[in-house]
Amino acid sequence: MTQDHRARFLDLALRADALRFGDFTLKSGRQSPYFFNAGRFDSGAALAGLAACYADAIDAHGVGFDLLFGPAYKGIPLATALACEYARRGRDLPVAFNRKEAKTHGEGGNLIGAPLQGRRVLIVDDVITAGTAIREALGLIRDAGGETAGIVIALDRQEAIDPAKTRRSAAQSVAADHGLPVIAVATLSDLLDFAGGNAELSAQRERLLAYRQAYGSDS
Ligand code: OMP
Repeated sequence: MTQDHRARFLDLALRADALRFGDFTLKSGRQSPYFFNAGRFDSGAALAGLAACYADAIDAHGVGFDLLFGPAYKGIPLATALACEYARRGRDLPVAFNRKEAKTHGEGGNLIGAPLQGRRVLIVDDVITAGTAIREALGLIRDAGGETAGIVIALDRQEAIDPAKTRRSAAQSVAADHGLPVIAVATLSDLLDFAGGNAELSAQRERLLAYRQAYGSDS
């Protein structure tokens, strides 16, 4: 793998301690040998580096959109940092996000930022495992009159929701069910490639492969 956005991102994630190896319980209840915590991109420089990886992945894909939406909570700094990165590249994009509890006073509602009405919205989030968080965001955007144009995430864990039934990944299901591109800066496959070429990570590779064998999707 060349030093493209995938390798750059995995390298940044390791250095920020956002990508860790051990024993982790996921939202789905699965026991995972690795975990990606986007909250560890916790400085201006770390977020700027991450946002550049997102922008490169989006531009390589070529999806058309005109607003960035960050689902609460982890998506909020990601969409904001990405909007700043695009401004730095000469494209000023509107940005919006939601709050988890609807506010009944002041400006009211649960959306903050640019109006979604009539806009082609790109959802910016951290990770897809089962796709629950993304499906919630799709509903919010539809209710606000926006049209989702695609989804960009840092890491696609490439997990099958029910491996006994189908080896289709959650990202593939979201893409197929909603006819939307799901763009990942990196995937579990990229992490396995990266681990193969990295002396410190080669010991983790066997556990990652066993996990993929148990829960992984077929692509
Ligand atoms: P789904 O809603 O199942 O797609 O999972 C996405 C959420 O899982 C994220 O928003 C996190 O709360 C959490 N998560 C991570 O942040 N990193 C991981 O590596 C794995 C998970 C997870 O629990 O599956």
